[in-house]
Amino acid sequence: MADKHYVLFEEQQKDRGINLDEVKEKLRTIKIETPSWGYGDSGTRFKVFQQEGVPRDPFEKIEDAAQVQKHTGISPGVAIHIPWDYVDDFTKLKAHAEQHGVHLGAVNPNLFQDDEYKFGSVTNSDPDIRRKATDHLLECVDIAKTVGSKELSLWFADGTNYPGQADIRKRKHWMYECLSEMYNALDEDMRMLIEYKFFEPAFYHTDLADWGMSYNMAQKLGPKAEVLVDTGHHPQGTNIEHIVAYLLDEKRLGGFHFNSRKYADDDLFAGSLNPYELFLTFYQIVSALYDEDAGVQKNAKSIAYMLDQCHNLEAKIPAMIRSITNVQTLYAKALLINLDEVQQAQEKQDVLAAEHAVRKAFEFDVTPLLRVVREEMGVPADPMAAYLESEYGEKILKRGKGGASW
Ligand code: PSV
Ligand code: MN
Ligand code: MN
Repeated sequence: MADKHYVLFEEQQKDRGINLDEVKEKLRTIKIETPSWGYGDSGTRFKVFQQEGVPRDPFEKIEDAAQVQKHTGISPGVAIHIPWDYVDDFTKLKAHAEQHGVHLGAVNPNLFQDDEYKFGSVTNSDPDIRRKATDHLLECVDIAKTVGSKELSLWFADGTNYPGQADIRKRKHWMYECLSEMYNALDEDMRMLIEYKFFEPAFYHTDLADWGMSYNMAQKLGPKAEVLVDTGHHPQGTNIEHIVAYLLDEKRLGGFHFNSRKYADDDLFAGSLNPYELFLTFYQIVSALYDEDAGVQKNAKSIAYMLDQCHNLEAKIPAMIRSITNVQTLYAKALLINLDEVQQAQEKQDVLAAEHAVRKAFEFDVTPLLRVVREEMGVPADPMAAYLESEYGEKILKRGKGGASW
């Protein structure tokens, strides 16, 4: 017998002209990758708290990620970070993932940990260091080919702390040179997602500081390069939804790193702060999914959704489940926006009606809808409760403390 809350919900939405079959189909097909590094120990520059049961190697990180997929059904990809997840044989890691019902997702090169990168990686004035950085990028392209991943997520810590420390224009050219070498190594169906961040670790200038710089770089490189929006990488007050709409219209929105922030790049779990912002981000995506321009629609359909968060205090697997279900909830709410109603209000230039048409979708409780969608997908109606009831959390305690750190 259908759940009485769902029956009511269904009636309510049908009356509003919402096609729930389409909504459900979209909720079943969205996929959100989890980051391998989010399963490891992390902290701030003041302290890394060690938790018991943290994975000790990339294989165990995959096993933990498989739990998130098992309970949510929409997170089958695991993004990896190289060399944090370096293994001798990547075919083994790939097979291990597949045995556990997941696959390896975006490959993230790491150009911020070696001493040589103190003054920059792909922007370093020393050509030998730029060579080393480019070789690492090429190595990551090879790893992606080996594990069958189609995406490389690129974030560069490159920047300076003081005016005059380096030549900003020269650095821009050096970065382009290195990235074009990488671009040329990509297969036709691969893409590089270029992430930006306005500061940190550099405090004066960062070579890719905002979406415009990433977009410009992507445009120069070619169609296989797109922009990656990390929701924690903007100055306070930035209108992320506007950036998303703009990039969709330019057909260059590559993907997201979802996380929440209050002050800077806080990497808190997604949807924990300002969920309305995430809802409005999805509003732009949903509206692009129905755009008359086939290119915009195609871009909206090809977005790579990923989490990028660290759990310093909270348990890692439940935090990941919470993020996934939060993102799913906000997407579900955005799918309830009646786009025709918004458009009619826009045509009449009725500001109040237009804002209301968007906001009222946010105010619906989508719990009955999500429970039904999950049941239809064969996953628990309440993923968090099901995970906490499982014995997995207990079982991993035998790993002890001192697992991998991010
Ligand atoms: C940088 O702050 C970042 O958002 C990049 O995506 C890195 O790969 C990740 O965090 C590492 O923690
Ligand atoms: Mn990120
Ligand atoms: Mn970040």
